[in-house]
Amino acid sequence: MIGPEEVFEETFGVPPTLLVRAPGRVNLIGEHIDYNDLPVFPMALQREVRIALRPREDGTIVLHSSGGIFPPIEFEIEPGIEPWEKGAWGNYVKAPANELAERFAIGRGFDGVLQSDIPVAAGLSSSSAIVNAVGLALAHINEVSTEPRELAAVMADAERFVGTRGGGMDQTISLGARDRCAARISFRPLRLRHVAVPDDWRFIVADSGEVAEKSGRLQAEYNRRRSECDEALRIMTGHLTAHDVTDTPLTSYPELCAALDVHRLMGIAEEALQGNLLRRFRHAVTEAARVEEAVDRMLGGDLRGFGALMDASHASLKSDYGVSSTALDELVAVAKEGGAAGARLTGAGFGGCVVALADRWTVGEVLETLAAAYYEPRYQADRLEERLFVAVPTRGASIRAI
Ligand code: NG1
Repeated sequence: MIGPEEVFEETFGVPPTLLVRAPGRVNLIGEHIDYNDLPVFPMALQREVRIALRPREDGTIVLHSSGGIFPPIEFEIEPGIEPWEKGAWGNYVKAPANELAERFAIGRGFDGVLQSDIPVAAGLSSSSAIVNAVGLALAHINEVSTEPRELAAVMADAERFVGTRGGGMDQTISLGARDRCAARISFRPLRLRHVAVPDDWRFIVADSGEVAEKSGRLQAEYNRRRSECDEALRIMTGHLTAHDVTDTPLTSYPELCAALDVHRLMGIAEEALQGNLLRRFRHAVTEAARVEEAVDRMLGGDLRGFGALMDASHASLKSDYGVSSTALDELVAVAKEGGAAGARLTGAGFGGCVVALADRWTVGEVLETLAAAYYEPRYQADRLEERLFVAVPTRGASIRAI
C-alpha cells in the first residue's frame, strides 16, 4: 500500500513536511470503568492512524484520506465549531480543533492525508487515534504543550464533542504508551504506571465482524450505563452517610473502593440498590479490584492468574453490564477451547473485538482454532489477518519532520 506521504504529494502537488502517528489500543482489563474514574489496564498496539501534513498559515484544515475511505473534509478552526451530522468521520477531526481553539485560541491549520489500518467501530479506538493524531499535529504546529498526559486530558474532553460521554482511557494510552508495555491508568490526577508485558505472553485480538458503531444505538446504551453508574454512586453515598458508615461522605468510586473492600461494599450495595443499578455497581467495583490484581499477575508473570481475571471480567460484562453479544460470547468460548488462558470482550462491547491471552507456545493453536471455528465458516478466511492478529505492545503517538 502506498503511504500517506505519496498520496499527499499527488493530492496537493507539494511534499508534506510532518508525519504524525497515533496507535489504536486493546484494553486488557478494566472495562467500562474509566468514566467512573477507576483504574484501567490497556496497551497500545501496532495498528495506527498516520497523517502526512503540511502546516498552513491560515486556520483552515483540509484533510483527505488515503484510498478515499472517507470523503475529504475542510473547515475553519475556531471556538464553538458546529459538528457535522451524527456519525460523520470529520467530527473526530473537528473535536480536537474545537477543544484546542477554545482552550488555547490556536489559529493555524494544515493540509493533510490520513491513513489508518485500525478496524473502525471494533472497540480498538480508531476514533481516539484520529482525535489524538489531529490533536498532536495541531498542538505541535501551534506550539501548545504536547506532553502526553497534558494532551491526553485535553483530548479526552475533546472527544466528547461527538456525543459519547467517554472516559479518558483511549486518548491516554494512545498518547502515553511505551514500547513492550501495558499501562495501568488512574484518573484525577491522571497517572500511568507502565508494566512490561512478559516476553512469553501473547494477546490475540479477534474481531467479531459485528460493527459497534458508537455514534448509533451504542452511544445511547453507553451513555445510559454511565448515568446508571452515577445514580448508583449517588444512592450509595447517601446510604453510607445516613447509616454513619463513614465520617466523611464518599462521593466518588475511587473513594468508595479505597474506604471499603469489595465484600463490604457489596454487602451494603445489596441493601441500597436494586436491579440494573445494583448490577452496574457490582461490575464497576469488582472490575476495579480485578484491575489491581491483574497488574500484580502481570508483574509476577502469572499468565493463568491473569487469564482467570479476564474470564471473570467477561462474565461480569455479560451478566451485570449487559454489553456482550452472541458473537462475542462465541469468540470467547472458541478462544478458550483453543487453549487461551483467558478471553474477554474488549472496548465498549455490543460487537467489536475480543482479546485472548496465550503463551508463545499455545498462541498458534488458539489462532488456528479461531480461524477454523469462527472465521472460515463466515468469511472463508477472507482478510483473516485484518480480523485476527496478535497485538504488539507499541509506543504512543509521535510526530516528526519528513
Ligand atoms: P471504545 O472501545 O473505543 O468504544 C469506549 C470509551 C472508553 C471506555 C470504553 C469501555 C470513548 C472514546 N471510549 O471505548 O473511554 O469507556 O468504551 O471501557 O468514548
